[in-house]
Formats: sequence, structure tokens, C-alpha cells
Amino acid sequence: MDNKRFETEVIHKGYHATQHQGSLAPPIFQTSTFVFDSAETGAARFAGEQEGYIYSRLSNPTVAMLEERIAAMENGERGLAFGSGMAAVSAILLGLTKTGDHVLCSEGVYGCTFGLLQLMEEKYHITHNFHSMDDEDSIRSSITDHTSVIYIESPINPTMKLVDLEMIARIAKEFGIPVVVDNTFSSPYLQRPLDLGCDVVIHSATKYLCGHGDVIGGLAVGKKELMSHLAMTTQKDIGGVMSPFDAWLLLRGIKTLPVRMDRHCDNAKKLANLLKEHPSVSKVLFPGDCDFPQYELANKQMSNSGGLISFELKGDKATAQKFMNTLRLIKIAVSLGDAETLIQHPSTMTHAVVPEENRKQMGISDQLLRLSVGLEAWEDIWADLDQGLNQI
Ligand code: 4LM
Repeated sequence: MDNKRFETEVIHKGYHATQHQGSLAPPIFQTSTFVFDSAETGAARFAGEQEGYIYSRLSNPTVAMLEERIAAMENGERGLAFGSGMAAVSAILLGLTKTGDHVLCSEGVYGCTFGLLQLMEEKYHITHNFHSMDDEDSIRSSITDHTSVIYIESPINPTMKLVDLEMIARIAKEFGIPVVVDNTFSSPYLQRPLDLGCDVVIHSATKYLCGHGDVIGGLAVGKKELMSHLAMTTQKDIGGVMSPFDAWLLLRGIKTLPVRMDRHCDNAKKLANLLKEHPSVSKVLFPGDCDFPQYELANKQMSNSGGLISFELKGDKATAQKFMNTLRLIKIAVSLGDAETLIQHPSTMTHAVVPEENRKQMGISDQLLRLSVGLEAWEDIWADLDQGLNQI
């Protein structure tokens, strides 16, 4: 899908005027259940013999519109909506594994995904290991007879390390193992893992897809057969589904994803360059920086470098916290992809649940900060960062 088509799809896909009496804004079908015109109709719908809505945990017209839209944006066959990014991650991971299986994972994931993998190991004996995923032979030798999923974030939260998605998909195909990619940091505007051969894409829709910091939601896209199976098992029976109102807010936010992402990316490039030059900053981790170790890979698989910058200060945890407390415009908050610039301290916030030893292995130091660059004038964001950096 080229960008022109993408920019049109984000506005129109899934909208069927005849179903909405011409309303330009889609209706919010705020209902838990749907009335059957007869007992036989209800029975036929439950038996899958007749199309139609039954109950909003199974499907809902507003949510279905969002699912159709995200499927088009990721160039996949079927989308599913969940009540949070973690509901999507858990439904997919639990749906693709059973007791005794093994998950091969990128070297770093969001803190709650780390927690979920630990829980799966403790309760269901589904093991996992983290792998740098930069050497083909080493990846092949880490795949065991029990490996049932390869799970990847790229860029990885918060270290911004990348995984070569085309390479992983090629290796996984040799073994017949599905590759699941959490594409939250890029959004489908910048990176489309299914086009690179991966099998399932997950989003915390809470982030760039929403864009306005007012929804918690998750989305997943993949082949129709697999997603339909997940819809009738882990989505329906665990039940972490999205509300119609949240789907409506997401449909609205998604319309402006391309224009917002362009601005996030432009702002982040300017700020990354300025941070690099500042004497209080020891390291900048940003895929759009030509000194970034995986700059070539970023150019290969992402159409732009995104709106997240992680950076290390010269100093320690106290330096990082002191710096955050000096900021005026920039908000101290977890989450990302909002209009407001947000800063957080991964080792005590998003990745606090990850034991220190694992954090070190992933590259999360106590002086690492993650900046989600917002849509404000970059000069104002820089003025705030600069005054803070000059105080430490
Ligand atoms: C954060 N992240 O980093 P829900 N996948 C990735 C994520 O970054 C997140 C989730 C899934 C942050 C939240 C506090 C790569 C979340 C989970 O929060 O369940 O929508 O997404 O700041």
C-alpha cells in the first residue's frame, strides 16, 4: 500500500454510509445486546448459520468499523479490537501457546509484556528467552522443538533497538513458527510488519493511533483464519474487548494519524540533533540519527524514524529525576504518542517491574529517559529541555 492510499484509507475504510442514514460521523452503537426477530434467528446466529450481531462482547458495528480500518492500514485480512494493548498482547500470546511451549522474544519488551511472559512461565510452564535477534545462526539455534511464537517489539520500548523484521519472518517460515510484532512505537504509517512477512501485528491503540491521550485500547491484525480463531477463543472467552465509545474515539483519532506522525517525526529529528550536542547528555537513542547503530535497518523497514527519543544523562538516577522535576512544558507521564510531549523514567516507571539484572541486559540504565515528542512547536519543547539540562 503506498502512502497516498494509506492516507485515504485512514479516513474512509469501514465507513458504509447506507448503514448510518448518511451520518458523516459514524454512530456509536452503545448497546450491550442485539434483539433477534425470532427464536430461530437467535439460534441461527449462535450456530453461525446467519450473519448478524448477537452481543457486544462478540462484535459491535462501531467496533467492527475500527477493525476493518486497522486491517486495511496494516494490509492484513482481519483486525480485532481489545480493551487495552495488554488485552491484545495476552489474547494473542495465550492463543498461540500451550503448556510446555517456548516463546522466543526480542531483547526487551514493554514492562507489562515482560510481566505477562513471567506469569505464563510460572503458571503454565510456557518458557521464554530474550534474544538480540541480530545474528541468523544464533536465532536458528535458539529455536527449539517447543518454540511456538516469535514475539518482537521494533523499535523496542524504551531502548529503541530494532529487529530486522524481514529476516526474522524468513527464518520463522523455515520452522513454520508465527512471528508476532508489537508495532506500537511505529504505527502502521511508518512500518507494516505484515508486508515484511510477519504474521500478526499488535498495537497499543492507546498511543499514536489514538493520539489524544483519552483512550486505553488494543488492536491486532493478521490472516482471517487465525484472527477468526482468536476472536472465538481468547478474545471472546477472556473477554477483554473494546467499548463502542473507545472505538469511535479511535476512528476519529486515526483520521489524522499521517499528519500527526509527520509532525512527531519532524519535531523528534530536530530535538534529537540538539540533545546530541548538549554537554549534559551522554547518549541519544533515536533511529533517525545517522550515528544510531541500526540507522541502515531503520531506513530499510521504517518510512520515517518516529517520535520517540531515549537519552542518557551524565550522572545517575538522582540526576534524571532532578532533570524531570525542572521541566515546565513537558509533562512527566508514562504513555506516548499524544499531542503533549511526555517524559518518563523507564527504570522506575514503565520497566520498574523488570528485575535490575534484566534491565541492564536490555540496556535500561538508571539515567535513561524516554521522551515522547509531541506536536507543540519544537522550539518550545527544546527551550524546556535546554533550561532543564542547564540546571543539572
Ligand atoms: C508506556 N506502554 O510505554 P496498554 N505494547 C507496548 C507498549 O509500550 C505498551 C503496551 C503494549 C506504556 C504504557 C504506560 C510497546 C504500553 C500496553 O497500556 O495496555 O494500552 O498497552 O508508557
